[in-house]
This record gives sequence, C-alpha cells and structure tokens, in this order.
Amino acid sequence: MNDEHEYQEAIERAAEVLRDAQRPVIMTGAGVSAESGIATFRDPEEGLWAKYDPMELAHIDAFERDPELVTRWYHWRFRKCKDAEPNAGHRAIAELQRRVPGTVLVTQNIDGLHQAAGSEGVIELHGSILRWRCTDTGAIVPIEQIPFEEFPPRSITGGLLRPDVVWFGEMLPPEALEAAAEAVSACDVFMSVGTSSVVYPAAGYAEMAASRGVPTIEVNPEPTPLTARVDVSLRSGAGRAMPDLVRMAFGN
Ligand code: BV8
Repeated sequence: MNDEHEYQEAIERAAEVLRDAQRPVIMTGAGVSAESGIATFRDPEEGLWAKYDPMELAHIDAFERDPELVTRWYHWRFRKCKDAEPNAGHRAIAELQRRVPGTVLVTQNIDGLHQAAGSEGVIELHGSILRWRCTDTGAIVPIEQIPFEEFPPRSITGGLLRPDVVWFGEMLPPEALEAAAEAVSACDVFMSVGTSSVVYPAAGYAEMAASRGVPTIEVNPEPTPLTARVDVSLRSGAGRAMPDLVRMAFGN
C-alpha cells in the first residue's frame, strides 16, 4: 500500500475518532512550529548556535554558569519567533477549539504562535519566551519592555532577568501541571502533535490517556517512542495533517 493511501486511510480513522470527541486534549511540541520556520530542538540550528546543543543551553546550570550566553541565545530565539507567523497547523488547532469547545490545548512550546493563531486557554507547560522574570524579585517583564542593551539584561531593581521558561532540571509551573493533568484525566481523545515524546513529564501524558482506554492520535513525519503505542499515526507535517483532519472531521 503506498504512503499516500495509508495517509488518507489514517486521516479518515482519526477524523472518525475526533468527530465524536467532546473533550479532546491536543499536546504540541516544537514540530508544530517547524513550518513557521522555527528550528526544533533536534534540527541543527543554523548559524552561530550550530555549535551549541539546545538541550545543554535550555538548562538552569547553563544559566548559572554563563547567564550572558544563555540570555543571548534566548534573545536570538526570540527574534526568530517575533518574525514567525502561525502556520496552517496552528490555525487548524485554533479552528478545532472553536468547533469543539471542550478542547484543551497543552503546549511544550514557548513561541506564543498558538495564541497568535487564535487559540485560547493555552496551557504553556514550559512557559513563554515572550515573558522574562527577575531572578531577585520574581517580577514578570514582557519582552518588549527589555531594551537588551546588555546581556544578561537586568530588571529595574538590578536583578538578572531570565526567560520565563522551564529549563531542564527545573520544576514545571504547578498551575500548568495541574491543569494539564486534569485535562488528560478527563479527555476522551488525546492527540500528540509535533513532539519527539522524550521530555517528561509532558511525554507521559499520552500514556496516561491511553491507560484509560482513550483513543490516541500522533501527528509526526518521523516515528517517536509513542508511535507504536498510539491508535492512529499520521506520518505527516502538522501543516498538512491538522487542516486535513479538521476538514475531514467537521467539513469545510
Ligand atoms: C521536571 C523550554 C522535575 C525551554 C524545555 C522522568 C523520566 C526521565 C527524565 C525525566 C523525568 N522527569 C524529569 C526528567 C528530566 C527532564 C527530562 O525529561 N529529560 C529528558 C531529556 C530525558 N525533564 C525535566 O527536567 C523537566 N523538569 O521534570 O521537573 C525534576 C526536577 C529536577 C530533577 C528531576 C525532575 C523540565 C523539562 C522542560 C525543559 N524545557 N523547553 C526552551 O524551549 O528553551 S524542553 C524542550 O524540549 C521542549 O519544550 C520540549 O518539551 C522538549 C522536546 O522538544 P519537542 O517539543 O518534542 O521538540 P523536538 O525537537 O524534540 O522534536 C520535534 C518533533 O517534531 C520531532 O519528533 C520531529 O519529527 C517533529 N516534526 C518536525 N517537523 C514537523 C514535526 N511534527 C509535525 N509537523 C512538522 N512539520
């Protein structure tokens, strides 16, 4: 059977599942922003950062060791996000939320593109690059208020400013963890879109849903540790699969 035929069959199966869902959970990773031109964690980053491993830099130890390097990296990533537009995958997920009001969107991404596509109530498991935080007072500073004339930037009280994201080795925000766990324990469909499914606790949610007998769907052009476990695997980019799926499930 050729890939295209398999893809069409899988879209139909996934649409059948999604059509009846009242409380789907959609969990996204860096792959959903790939078609907006934002490199994922495992793509080689172009230019200056090709020699650094994102898994090394997105770590509290890296910030403590070299706050200038880490804040420069995040400022560079922010400039990529700032120029990026949501893609058809982000827009289809926002459309799904409108079609099925009980949908809960949980993202590992920090780029704000789901919100830019019109998604609401986004659970940001790993925070947001659009917010920075004073390491002294905890005060939150929107990125547009930071002049970035010095690295690491400092708050008005002189404390170091860091991105309001969750680094490896850091706890996730309790309110996000709680909201995500609640949504996963109540969902009737679980979709994993554009994530390598290797980072915990996010990577554990699909198993939590599957162990309740909830149908699971994965959208990823590559296999992941989850692929063998899900009920339907859409081996495609989210920019194609998500619009196809929403159209097949709910019509134009
Ligand atoms: C914590 C924010 C308690 C910053 C990120 C249990 C078991 C094992 C390990 C652990 C565990 N519990 C904790 C750990 C340690 C660690 C962990 O999971 N390590 C892994 C590597 C084994 N977890 C933590 O430290 C977490 N903290 O649990 O607190 C604690 C505290 C102290 C000590 C122990 C425990 C914090 C994790 C959060 C880290 N922050 N991001 C930033 O963005 O800079 S993680 C970052 O990488 C992402 O946010 C994401 O979560 C993660 C993986 O990235 P993905 O989103 O999946 O992207 P990736 O590039 O990997 O994959 C992209 C995918 O897209 C690919 O599969 C590709 O095929 C696909 N794709 C490509 N194009 C497309 C596409 N898909 C669709 N369409 C396309 N067009």
